[in-house]
Amino acid sequence: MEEVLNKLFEAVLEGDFEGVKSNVQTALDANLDPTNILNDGMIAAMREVGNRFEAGDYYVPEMLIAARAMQSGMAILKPHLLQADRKSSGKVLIGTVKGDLHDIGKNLVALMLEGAGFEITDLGVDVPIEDFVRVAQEQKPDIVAMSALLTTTMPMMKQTINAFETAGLRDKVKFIVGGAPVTETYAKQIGADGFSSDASRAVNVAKSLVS
Ligand code: B12
Repeated sequence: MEEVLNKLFEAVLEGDFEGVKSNVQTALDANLDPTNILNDGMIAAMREVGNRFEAGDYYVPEMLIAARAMQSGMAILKPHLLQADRKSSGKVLIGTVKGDLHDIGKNLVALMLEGAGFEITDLGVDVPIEDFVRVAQEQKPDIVAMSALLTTTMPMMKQTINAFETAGLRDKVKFIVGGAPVTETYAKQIGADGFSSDASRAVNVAKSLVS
């Protein structure tokens, strides 16, 4: 059982698309829990990719290829991660903040929230502050979820919250934030209502904020 996850981990690290797809399928066929396949096989590998990048062993192209390989596996895993909870839990507007192109974590959070019955509007990556404000005015979401993976883009979260204040919308939505460098303390500091370090816990946080 462990073996297939190790192979999946290696395939993501190497950016081996076919290896990623076949090992995800093998793991599913062996009835492994989709959440374990995601966490222990793929997210763990992305963490290792980050470590290698930091150590100077990997460069941007390797990071990008690993990310694409992971996404090819996600396409197979996605239907298995979606739960059967179909009643609407509320509306969520989600995006990666301005200047930031990382979307794997944001997509996972969106996927898990959708699985838990939230209606999702995904603004994508590099989302200007004005777009968060404008779409929130139009769609009246219960929650605005922001992702940032770079220490240089984290301040955009605070600026976005400030813009909601200026637009008179701050008390109409709850903000949840996340991304590898974001912490609970940081989330509190910038006035967010919720934080989670992973996608499954993001669901609990979102549910508690709308209940
Ligand atoms: C893949 C990757 C890339 C890919 C992204 C592809 C894509 N489509 O996303 C590419 C190659 C484009 C890239 C580019 C860059 N990257 Co990069 N990247 C990564 C890497 C290796 C993995 C990120 C990832 O997908 N992780 C897997 C997902 C599942 O995890 P996650 O994003 O953290 O999300 C989880 C939680 O954080 C949380 N979460 C995430 N969002 C949200 C939102 C909410 C609301 C909630 C509640 C929770 C939540 O739940 C998620 C699921 O469990 C990280 C390393 C790392 N340790 O994070 C570096 C990393 C983030 N990158 C880094 C850097 C430096 C860059 C570049 C500046 C490199 C360069 N010189 O060009 C550029 C910046 C481009 C830009 N403007 O955004 C640094 C950031 C350092 C820093 N302190 O700021 C890191 C940490 C690598 C490192 N160790 O140095 N990168």
